[in-house]
Amino acid sequence: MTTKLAGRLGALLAAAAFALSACGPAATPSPSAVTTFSPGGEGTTVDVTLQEFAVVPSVASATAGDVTFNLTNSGPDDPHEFVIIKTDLDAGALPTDENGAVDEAGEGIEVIDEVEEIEVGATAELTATLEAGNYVLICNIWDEDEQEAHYQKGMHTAFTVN
Ligand SMILES: [Cu+2]
Repeated sequence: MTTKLAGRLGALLAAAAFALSACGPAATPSPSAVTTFSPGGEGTTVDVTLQEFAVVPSVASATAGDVTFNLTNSGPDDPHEFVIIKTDLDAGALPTDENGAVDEAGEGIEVIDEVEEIEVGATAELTATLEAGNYVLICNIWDEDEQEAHYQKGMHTAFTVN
């Protein structure tokens, strides 16, 4: 009796596992599935290097859903941050304040999420649920000593979610 029950449970579990795998992205192919990396429905992972002065993602687009950004600050000297902005504006044309830093409450942009002050050599991880659309990834540090906004120095890049 015990063995029979175990056998039944096993069959049920196998059926459940099959049902789960059938629900993955493979069941609903999209044109973007060919060009973007999306393992088993767990979302897309994007490596991003932050440096003076650029934001460099490993890919320029991701599939809508959970997108995990693995951030590394390569410096060489400055702490950086990482801000995900949803906008249809050009990466270099976001609204700015009097210092040249992006006005995160400005018109035409929506800050989705961010990681502040990543030290040189440090890493950070940020997972955001992104819907399809146009995004800009920036570092919005205003360096008071140097009197420079990292955004103005070039720390911005366009990113597309399909
Ligand atoms: Cu920066």
